[in-house]
Amino acid sequence: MTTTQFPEGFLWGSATAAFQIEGAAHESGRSDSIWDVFCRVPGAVANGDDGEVACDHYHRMPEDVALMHELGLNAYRFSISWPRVRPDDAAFSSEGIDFYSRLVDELLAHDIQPWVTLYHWDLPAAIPDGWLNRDTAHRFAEYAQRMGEELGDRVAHWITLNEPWCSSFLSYAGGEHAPGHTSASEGVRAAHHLLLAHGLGVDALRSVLPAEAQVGITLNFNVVDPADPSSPTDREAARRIDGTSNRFFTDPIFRGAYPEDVMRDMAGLGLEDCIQPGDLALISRPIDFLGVNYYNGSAVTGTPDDAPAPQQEANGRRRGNPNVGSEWVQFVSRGLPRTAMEWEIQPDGLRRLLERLHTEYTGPAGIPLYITENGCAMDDVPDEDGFVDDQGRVGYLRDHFLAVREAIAHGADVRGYFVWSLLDNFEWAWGYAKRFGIVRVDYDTLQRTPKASARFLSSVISKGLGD
Ligand code: IFM
Repeated sequence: MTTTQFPEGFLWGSATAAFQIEGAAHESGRSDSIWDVFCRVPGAVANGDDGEVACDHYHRMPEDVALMHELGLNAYRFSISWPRVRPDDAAFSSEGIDFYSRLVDELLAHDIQPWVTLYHWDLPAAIPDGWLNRDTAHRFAEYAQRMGEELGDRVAHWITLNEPWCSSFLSYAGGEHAPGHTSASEGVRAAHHLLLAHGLGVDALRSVLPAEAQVGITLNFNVVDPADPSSPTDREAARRIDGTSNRFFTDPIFRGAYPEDVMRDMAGLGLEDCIQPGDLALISRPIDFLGVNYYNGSAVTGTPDDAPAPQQEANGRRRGNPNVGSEWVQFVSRGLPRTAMEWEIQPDGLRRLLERLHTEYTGPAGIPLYITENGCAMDDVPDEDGFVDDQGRVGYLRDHFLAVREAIAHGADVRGYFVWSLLDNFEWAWGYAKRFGIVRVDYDTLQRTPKASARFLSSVISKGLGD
């Protein structure tokens, strides 16, 4: 261990996503994404918020990079807005691409490694049928290749997709995210096409990137436990959610096959019909790292005879159930402290997750793990200068850093950590009501003010974590 008590070269960064921070929704020729369209659906997003201005990062990018430099970050994970660089699913836009080229140059000039995510949910609305359309995966590969050609001389780390569970099951079955559909079979279809896009994207990137470039994917994980470990039905419920949330993605990527138990759980939802010869070989193309997004764990209960969880309503809009094939599973509280998202705080879940991934998936493949997102929304209260003394977030981060350190001590090959998020931003269906930033954004003035958690992260980077 070095003075930072993390391995030599451990990367400390922050993460954001285009739709959540950029704004400038109609500049550089950008066309609508499915999220722009979804924001216009009454009740889809809290307070009717949208991404028109967001944090205005598009105009304030140099200021934001300078801020990261002041905080001592060595890496920045951002996403490219597909409809900004290829508006209307038509010709590529040199003006749109130029924004990301300038961002990369600015980062490198400040000694900050750029980590590019190609797809963080803002699909061009012009693509017919979105992820239900198999051809969208091929369009993704074209877009990936072009971005690789444009930025590959300066960007060494590439993430194909962010959290495909969210852009499939939560979006097409759960109805909570764009496009807001509530069909279990659509969720499955979208998920397979996203995985296919990942595989095609890996090939497309490798065809244009230098040999040493690193290509991976970011998955969100649910560390799920039976509410009563002695109950066979609760254990079955946990197996089910682990299957649909985690193994549905890790198994095809690392083992070239969907898990048999999950295929059985999802019987009748059309997964087999989506799979064409060669798909799984593409999906399991070797990758160079796995990005891990972790926020919380959960405890589950229920029996297969239970009625499905009732359809939920949010903002007066009907929602579906993203746990396709296992709608009867209920999530229960363990009485742990919660964040402002009502997510239970469970840092040890991160340690367990990293150790499991290393043992079952990435260790055997000989590739490292990076935490590409971790952080929390808290009910921040600014003082009169806009400063937020967010000790709750500081505690959350410290406990998760300790969990990472422990996983590393137990042998997990974890090489970096990106806090979600650099800035308060557009938290999807929650709009601007939930704040995840280590830097406060005043949405009236767009002024940025680092919170206590930003200072804490800086001090961990420069001086280490302590015990
Ligand atoms: O804000 C999101 C991010 O876009 C994807 N991962 C989870 C974050 C918090 O919900």
